[in-house]
Amino acid sequence: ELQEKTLVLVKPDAVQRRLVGNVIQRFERRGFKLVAMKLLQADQGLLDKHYQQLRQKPFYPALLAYMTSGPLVAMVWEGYNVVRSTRAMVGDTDSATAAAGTIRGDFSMHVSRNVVHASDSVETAQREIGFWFQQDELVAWESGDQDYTYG
Ligand code: DAT
Ligand code: MG
Repeated sequence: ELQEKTLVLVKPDAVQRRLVGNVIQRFERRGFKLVAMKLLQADQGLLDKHYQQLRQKPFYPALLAYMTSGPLVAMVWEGYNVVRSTRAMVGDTDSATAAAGTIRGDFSMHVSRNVVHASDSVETAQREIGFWFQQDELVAWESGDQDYTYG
């Protein structure tokens, strides 16, 4: 589906390590369309919603401390199969098994500092985008290269 959207977070470790541009460049170069982006300091309330499935995990307090340790960049990318493609570009959750060439495989050493988040399904993406963005922060625009990036 051409209009499929996903949420990508460039996590605080990546902001500190000046990896924001590299992450953006990968999705741009692939041909996906950036439809929303902001730098923000996330608070616990937002992360409790975003990570509601993980709140009972033993690592959740550490995850919360990490994700609130500094600013992060939240983005919405749009395009054909963007959820699945983005997950493939991000790589395995555990950096030790993330393939070389993926974001985590190239930039991350450990699951607890794994550089990026990407939504894991279309339904999750819709929910997560709603946590991080107001409806009017999403910009609908026509990309001029459409005929060259899609058959
Ligand atoms: P993903 O980010 O690949 O979707 P997830 O949704 O299972 O992975 O977990 C969300 C984040 O929680 C993950 O990016 C890093 C952290 N996390 C997951 N498992 C962990 C573990 N065993 N130890 C520490 N952090 C973990
Ligand atoms: Mg996940």
